[in-house]
Amino acid sequence: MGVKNLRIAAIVAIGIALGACSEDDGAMVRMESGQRFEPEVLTVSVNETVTFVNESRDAHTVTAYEDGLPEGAAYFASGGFESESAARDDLAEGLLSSGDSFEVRFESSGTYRYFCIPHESSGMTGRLVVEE
Ligand SMILES: [Cu+2]
Repeated sequence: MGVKNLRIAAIVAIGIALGACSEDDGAMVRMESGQRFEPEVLTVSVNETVTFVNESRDAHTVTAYEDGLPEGAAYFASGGFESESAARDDLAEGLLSSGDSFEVRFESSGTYRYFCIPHESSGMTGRLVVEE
C-alpha cells in the first residue's frame, strides 16, 4: 500500500515537471480562424524561440516585412526564404497547412513586423517585440 502510494506521487510529480517545462519551452503565436495571429503582439526575450502554430483550417504564411526588422536582424519567413520578395514569389512553398508549425529563434532585440501573404489584405499581421 505504502509503495503504491509512493509510485502515484512520483508520477504526479513528473507530470507537473513536464507541464512546467512545456510552458517554459517558449512562446507561441497561433493562427486562428478569422485570419489573425493570436496574440497579435507578443513580447519575448533575446534568443527565445517562438513557435507559430496553424490552428485554423486555412493555410497561412508567417512572413517578415523586410522593412519591419530591427537593424541587422536576420530575415525570417515560413518556407525558409531570405527575403520578402522571394517569399511573395513562391507563395506555395511558404504555406503552413492546418496543424503545421514554424519556429523562429530571435537573436536580435527590437520589433519585428510580419504578415500572412494570402491574408495580408484582411489585416493578418503581427508584431514581435524582442527584449534584451
Ligand atoms: Cu493567413
